[in-house]
Amino acid sequence: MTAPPLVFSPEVAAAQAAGAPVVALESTIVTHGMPWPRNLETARAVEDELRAGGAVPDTIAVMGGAIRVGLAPDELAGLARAGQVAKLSRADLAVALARGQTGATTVAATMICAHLAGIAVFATGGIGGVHRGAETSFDISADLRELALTPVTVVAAGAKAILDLPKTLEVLETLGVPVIGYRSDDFPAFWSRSSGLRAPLRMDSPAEIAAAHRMRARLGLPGGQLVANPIPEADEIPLDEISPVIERALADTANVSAKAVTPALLARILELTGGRSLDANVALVRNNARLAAAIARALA
Ligand code: PSU
Ligand code: MN
Repeated sequence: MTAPPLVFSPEVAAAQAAGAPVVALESTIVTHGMPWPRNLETARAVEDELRAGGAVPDTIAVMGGAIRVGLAPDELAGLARAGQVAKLSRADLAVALARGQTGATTVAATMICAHLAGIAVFATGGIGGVHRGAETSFDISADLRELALTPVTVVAAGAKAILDLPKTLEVLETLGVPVIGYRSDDFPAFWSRSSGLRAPLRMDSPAEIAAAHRMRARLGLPGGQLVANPIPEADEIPLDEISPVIERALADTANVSAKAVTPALLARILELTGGRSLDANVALVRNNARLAAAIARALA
């Protein structure tokens, strides 16, 4: 078998050679999760947050037939501006690579690429999950199954409240994915600190999270961990404020299906909140980067 087509940036290669902490970042949040130019500003701010936290940022994307492990500043800017970039999940990854297409990686695809590259920690905003109405649409993100398969610890602000959060937690439990509330008894709902649901597990330090990650490997358990890190209090949109907005956005995007659902909902919520949802989104991703850097340091 030939090796996977990985191309490391000089910064990530040097960090790995030195055994220094590296944290993976996804690119779909840049191409599909936020509008230009805030997407690029945020991607840069998140990379800076990781560096300030003592970890090297590794934004992952697919370009020219290779998995790019760390992007140069102009490559990141190119992706952020591009507009029509493919959104790649597990099902799409090999096809895009074989065809030499450019694509942005979702949580699922970023986990696969990070693991191939030897990176154990990944920071993002929110994971995909079970969509509302899944009992008829069967729309369940491949992110959930990936967490059961691929040994990467993912730091997210829970799952977006546009999803069916009780069903999302049930599926994660069925799949055997540890869902860890960070310094919180509640499962966060992205823009809001609490979803009103309990987090199945709770941990209060990066060292504990790192120890649990290592123990899974010792046990030979496949799959990763979901660290659910609530948005900082000053930045949150409380659930009672965002809930009616979500209902409205769901109604307005009822004709959208499959991969387009999450981007369409996010864009509509951005309009309906006059940009406040985006400010909260930026704040929570930066907060997740800070925690991911600390976990990566504890693992290094
Ligand atoms: N959260 C965001 N913005 C995003 C996503 C999540 O705030 O763009 C993306 C992530 O890449 C996640 C994906 O993996 O949406 C889930 O999409 P789907 O439900 O189609 O699997
Ligand atoms: Mn889906």
